[in-house]
Amino acid sequence: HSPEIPQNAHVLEKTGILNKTKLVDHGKKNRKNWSQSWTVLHDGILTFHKDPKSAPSGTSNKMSQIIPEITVELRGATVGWAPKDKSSKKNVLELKTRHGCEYLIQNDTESTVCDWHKVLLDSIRQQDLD
Ligand code: I3S
Repeated sequence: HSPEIPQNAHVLEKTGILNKTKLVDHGKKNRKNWSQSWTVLHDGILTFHKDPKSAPSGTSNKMSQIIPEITVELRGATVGWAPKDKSSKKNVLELKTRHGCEYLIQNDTESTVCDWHKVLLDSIRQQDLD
C-alpha cells in the first residue's frame, strides 16, 4: 500500500543553479555582488548554497554545494519581475522578505526563471495559508 501523505505536507520542491545578489539586508542596502548558487526550495525555505567555484582548493564541489550560504524564509515574502532599473541583466526576479531583505535572482534561460517564479509564488501562497 502507498505511504500516507499528510494533508499539510509541503511537496513543493525545486533545485537549480541561479545567479543571485542580496541587495538589501534587513533594511540596509548592500553593494551589488552577483554570484552563482546552487539553489534549493523546500518547505517554504529558499536556500542559496556557496558558489562551487569559490570553494577553497581541496574542498570538493559536492561539499561546497551542501553548505548553505543564505536561507530565506518565504512566509510573507513577495516575488515578481524586477524593475528594469534594478539590473541590466535579462530574466531577473526580485524577492522581498517580510524581514526587509531583498534579493535579485537571475538566469539567462527565460524558462528557468519562469519556472522559479511560479514555484516561488506557489510556495509563498502555501506559507500564507498555513
Ligand atoms: O546596479 P549596478 O550597480 O549597475 O550593478 C552592476 C555592478 O554591480 C557591477 O559591479 P561593479 O560596480 O563592481 O563593476 C556588476 O558587475 C554588474 O553586473 C551590475 O549590474 P547588473 O545590471 O548586471 O545587475
